[in-house]
Amino acid sequence: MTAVEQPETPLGHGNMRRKEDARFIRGRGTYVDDVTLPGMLHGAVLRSPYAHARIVSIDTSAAQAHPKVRAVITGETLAGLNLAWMPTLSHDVQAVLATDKVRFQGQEVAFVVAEDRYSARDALELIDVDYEALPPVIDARQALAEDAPVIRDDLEGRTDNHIFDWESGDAAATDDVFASAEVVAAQDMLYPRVHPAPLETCGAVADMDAVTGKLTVWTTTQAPHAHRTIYALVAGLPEHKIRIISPDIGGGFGNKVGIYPGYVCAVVGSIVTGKPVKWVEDRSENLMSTSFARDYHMHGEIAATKDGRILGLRVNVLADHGAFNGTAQPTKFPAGFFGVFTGSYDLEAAHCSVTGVYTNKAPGGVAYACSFRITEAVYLVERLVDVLAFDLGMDPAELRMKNLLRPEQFPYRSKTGWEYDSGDYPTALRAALDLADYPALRAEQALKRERGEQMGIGVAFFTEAVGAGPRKHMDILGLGMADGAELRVHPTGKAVLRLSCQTQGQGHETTFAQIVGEELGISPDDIDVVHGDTDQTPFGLGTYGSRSTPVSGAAAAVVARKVRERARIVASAMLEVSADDLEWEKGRWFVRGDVEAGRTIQEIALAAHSDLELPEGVEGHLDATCVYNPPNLTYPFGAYVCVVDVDADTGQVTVRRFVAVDDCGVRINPMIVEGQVHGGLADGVGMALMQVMAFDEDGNHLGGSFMDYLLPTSMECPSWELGETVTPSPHHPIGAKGIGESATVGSPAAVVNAVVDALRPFGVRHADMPLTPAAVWSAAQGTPLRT
Ligand code: PCD
Repeated sequence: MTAVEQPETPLGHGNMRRKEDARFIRGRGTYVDDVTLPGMLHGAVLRSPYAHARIVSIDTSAAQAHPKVRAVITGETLAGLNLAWMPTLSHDVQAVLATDKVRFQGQEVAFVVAEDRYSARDALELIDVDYEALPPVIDARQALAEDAPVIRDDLEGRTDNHIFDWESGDAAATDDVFASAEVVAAQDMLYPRVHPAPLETCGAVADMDAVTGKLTVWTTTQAPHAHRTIYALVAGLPEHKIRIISPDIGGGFGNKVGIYPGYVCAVVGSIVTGKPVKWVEDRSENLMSTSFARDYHMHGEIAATKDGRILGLRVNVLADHGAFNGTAQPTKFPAGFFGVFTGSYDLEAAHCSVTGVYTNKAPGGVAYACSFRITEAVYLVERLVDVLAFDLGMDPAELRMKNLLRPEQFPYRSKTGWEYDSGDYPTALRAALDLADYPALRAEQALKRERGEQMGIGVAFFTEAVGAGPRKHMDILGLGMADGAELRVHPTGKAVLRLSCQTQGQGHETTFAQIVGEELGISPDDIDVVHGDTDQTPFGLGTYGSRSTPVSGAAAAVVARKVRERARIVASAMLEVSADDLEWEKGRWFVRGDVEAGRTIQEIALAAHSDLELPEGVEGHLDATCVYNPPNLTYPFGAYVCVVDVDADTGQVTVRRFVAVDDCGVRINPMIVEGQVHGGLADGVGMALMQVMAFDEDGNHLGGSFMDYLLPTSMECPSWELGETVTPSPHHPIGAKGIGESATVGSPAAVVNAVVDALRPFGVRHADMPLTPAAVWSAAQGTPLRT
């Protein structure tokens, strides 16, 4: 890893208002469901009522006879096209429409194409499926039992529900550390199955043009180029005959990374009918079938000295991957980034093993604001540190301070071989404790405890690894994770930046214009950011795992610097001096020693298009392209303090205060960064206190609406108190690190630590999320709930 040139005062991009909001606040965004094409038909998916059942027969004749139905597609239709199964992002296959069995409730069984949405829905009721119910596997802990039914009997030679075993770290060294440690604290914990639940559900409008043979798909995707390549591989269509357009997206959160059966069905529907076909799922379909996140049963052990020096971590995880292994991850790490589970601490040894199993639940395992399992890892280590503090009778903030990596240890090679690029952890923790006035909070807590009131203070520290990723380490289905960028400068000095990543609400049209604006001295208002259309943008793997800033953001800076260098040559011809004699100040090249003699980027852009004579071999125009292969991930970090009041009689938790100090290196747009943090903190409160995708023992999904699966609102959230430290990434051209997921990663542990701290007088050492009133009340009674 090498340090790159970074501007001396990298800030200055500033709190520019978001350019995209001009259309959003007027209700003028264009989402997939806003796309209407002439002659467009509508699709609807028939879903399985069973979690596990054999399909005996499917009778579609009555549906076919519906006057407004144009086509009914089943697994059999797809099998004829060799499309009944599709690859997942984890080298598994997933049924597009079930042929042999259904393997989770809500699985796709048939697709109806009709003249309108209502008729398509009505016709679903006319399809007669004869199922033979099979016993389901719902609890991951039962999946590997001798007599467990085999869910994936479609896979040749499969005799159990085992998917993979993965480990990282040094098992022997870790065992040694544990064997001689003075103190070992252990805890089982569950990171429950949750759902990203973006406000906009998933959908697609597919249009196969029979004349040109070109397929255009408007779709809710966070990764248009990756989708195009996968469609090309699966359907055997050449890539130039496929155009994926991802218009405005109403939230992604990892829910829109993968390809869902409904998308494929819309495409097949269009091929079969010769008309454009729209499919948009409803809320229940989204919650039941379109991915899940987490679902990790974790056993953690932490070894330490009596005075609180942390020595080692040993972790076993049972990962519930549902019926198909569809986890989105850079494939060289089967359990995602669980490799950074050692967190932010200076340990002697660590080891982690993860076993993945199939269950009769929806597939997914998406990186819901978690950069591929970092959220689980952070929660685990931050809970364990609190459990250790509990056992040692130490203050959890003090215990953390004692063990945090020190600034002089960076770049730091973790015990699992990752290189943390930069960090100053003690400063961030101190800032958070100061902002919260930690000593005063503890004093207040002591007083309240005397009065029998339960107040809790939760501290959490996290390190993330975001910006996947270096080609030598990472790929998705063999596709390397470098991002392209193209920058064109018009004659008048306005510019257009084309990106491979895709915004879902993060404000890329603003921040990426700011990056280029800062590098070239062109106003961000004069820079148009184009994204989300494979015909208009260079190849790249999309937006998730907070990778846009680390990868595409770097690409944008690099491509702007290329333009700046071209401008230098043109300026030298204009000024008739050697390019070496020119110096740059934001927006213009001037002759060294003669500040007056210079040309602005706008003048240079015009000259680049004129008849100016350029040096031999130099082409006109300032346009440039680049492909950025990041040398390393970026490692944002943060320190959070949460204050809760708990009513032990009702189990009600009120999050009274939440202090978040985040370090994402240089902030391009501090206002947007704060917005990202606010959103992530709300997510964290939701997961910690109210969310779980629950199932009954027959595999019935119990969270199919927002009445059951609760989203946190402003009522449950305090007024966030934010702080920041700025430790630039040494390898990123502008020193920025990702921020999009930080708060979701760090906050659940802070909230849970706070609630458990509040329950300390009841002897509570741990309680699993979600800490609903029932769970809190039970924990206080000494009978914690197990999900
Ligand atoms: N930034 C700045 N500065 C810095 C960083 C950053 O300014 N330093 C900014 C940027 O530019 C952008 C944002 O901020 O705008 C973010 O970024 P990032 O971190 O790079 O990230 P991205 O890539 O862009 O994005 C992604 C993320 C994720 S991942 C998620 S989940 C979520 C977040 O993002 N999602 C969302 N956030 C958000 N927001 C919104 N609004 N929406 C959405 O959907 Mo995954 O993996 O997918 O699960």
